[in-house]
Amino acid sequence: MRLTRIALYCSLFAAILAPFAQSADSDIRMNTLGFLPDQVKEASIAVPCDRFSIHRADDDAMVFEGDIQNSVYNADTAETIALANFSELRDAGRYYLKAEGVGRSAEFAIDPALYNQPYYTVMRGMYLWRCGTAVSGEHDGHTYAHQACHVNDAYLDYVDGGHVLQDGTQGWHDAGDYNKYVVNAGVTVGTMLDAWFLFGPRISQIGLDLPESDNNIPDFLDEIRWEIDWLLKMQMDDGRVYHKVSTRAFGGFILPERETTPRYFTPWSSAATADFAAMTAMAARAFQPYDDAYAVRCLNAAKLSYNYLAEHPQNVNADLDGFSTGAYQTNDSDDRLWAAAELWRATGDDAYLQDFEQRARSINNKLDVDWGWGNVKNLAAYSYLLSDASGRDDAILNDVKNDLIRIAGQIVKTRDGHGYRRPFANYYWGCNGTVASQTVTLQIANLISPNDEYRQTALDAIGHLVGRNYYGRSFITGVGGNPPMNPHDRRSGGDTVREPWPGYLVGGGWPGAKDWLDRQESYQTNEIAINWNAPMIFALAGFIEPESSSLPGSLQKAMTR
Ligand code: 9MR
Ligand code: ZN
Repeated sequence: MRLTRIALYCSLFAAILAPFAQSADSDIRMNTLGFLPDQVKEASIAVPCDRFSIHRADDDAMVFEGDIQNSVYNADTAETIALANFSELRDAGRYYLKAEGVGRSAEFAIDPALYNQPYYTVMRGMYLWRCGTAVSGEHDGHTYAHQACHVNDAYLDYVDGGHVLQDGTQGWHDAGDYNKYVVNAGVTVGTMLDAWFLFGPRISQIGLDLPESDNNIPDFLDEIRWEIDWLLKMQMDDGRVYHKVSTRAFGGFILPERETTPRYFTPWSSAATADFAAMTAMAARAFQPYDDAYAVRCLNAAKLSYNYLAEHPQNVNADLDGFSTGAYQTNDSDDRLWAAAELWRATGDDAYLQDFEQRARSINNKLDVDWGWGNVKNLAAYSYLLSDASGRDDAILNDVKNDLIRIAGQIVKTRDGHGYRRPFANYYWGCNGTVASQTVTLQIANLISPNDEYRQTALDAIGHLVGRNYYGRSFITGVGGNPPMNPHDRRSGGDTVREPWPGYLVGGGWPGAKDWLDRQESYQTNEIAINWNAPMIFALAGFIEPESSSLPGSLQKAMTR
């Protein structure tokens, strides 16, 4: 992504011409992709305004005119936001918004298939994250590629094996760095497989153009298998699971095949072991219809790790002495809860159910608004709730349901109070991922107790992440209007393509809403990570339009395959 001299001249030229072009006004902030025909359609305008109109992009014809009905004070950016509502407009097409005395927005679409292409791009982001193989992908006229990387994963020095290599290849790079961490794989694979179990029929409509696309397994599962195959190599003979494969220190901004510093297995942790059991149990359930032998292998691996933990109930953190890369240390109680739930789902065995329920009884809130790699309690609760098996304890089941509805209500309320309709109140490292993960709770709540507000709020979460925010910019590389250009991503920094690798949600504002920096060095606000992409995938997968005729070429082909 070197800024070449020509690029520099081009951008200077563009800056000089800008005042003469029909440029979008930065005070008008909205979902830069647009809207589904049947959803609430709102834009946030960050300056006083009374009237607005919507125009067709091709001939400027006015198709909607309205007054600003509602203004809210948005505390986290200290702005008064005028809300322009044009929900009545439902006709598919391309439009722009004109706010009287303010200016006009960029073009946006009303399209039932609005999220098909973004879903494809964000899922392809997972493929492009593959380690241990060469990858290549086209996006917007650029080719993003690297050679087979980290083919020597990894040494056993830190796990009493001496300076000896053992196969720990495959998996996804974690983030902007190239290391591989089991705990972060946990919430990532868990969220993605939940998307599969909930939206499988929609997801299957969109091919991912993977090396495995011609096999008999859905592409979505092929992609997850790349990670599971690595995970299976992280398990020791007795069931314990190594915490990570990593260099000792973070490497430079070079393509991954050029990173030849030795990488090591690190000692195990009980959280990684429990997450491993949960993931492989879920994988067994997902792969069973397509590859029975693989499903059996996954389930046996899950049981081995579960049994080890059952005999060793104490929490064990990984000994990461000698490593300054990601830690992902977390107490294992929620991870064990999740493992129990998933082993029960996969087997129907009462012993796992008893384990889950005994643990669940001692937890006050069965779900949280804020969950992620350090707290996977929600994944356990969703799984318990969505089972159709008998035998669950009525009292626990009711508690979980009530907590789900309570939490979903809280998420909707947070959204209602926010000028950019952000359904999550906090800002921290990676909070954009948590905004996206609100859609998991909302979608499941909508299944259990249908309420259109849940669905609308899930759409608002997406809307916020693709432009309805303080910056008026999409937070996903290569997707939507004015997306991040300088993510903290070693491939984007290490190749010669000016645009960053596409399909990645960046971390977001930290410590506050106005503290996002589109700068490569800002790992606290502009890094990318598998555990943030996964809920973004979930969010978009929920709105894939299966019956669409407006799919882009390769997607259309995939559907007829
Ligand atoms: O996402 C992680 C965040 O919750 C932590 O606060 C932060 C500091 O420990 O680490 C983040 O995870 C990073 C990981 O440690 C290494 N790979 C990049 C991850 C995203 O920044
Ligand atoms: Zn690699």
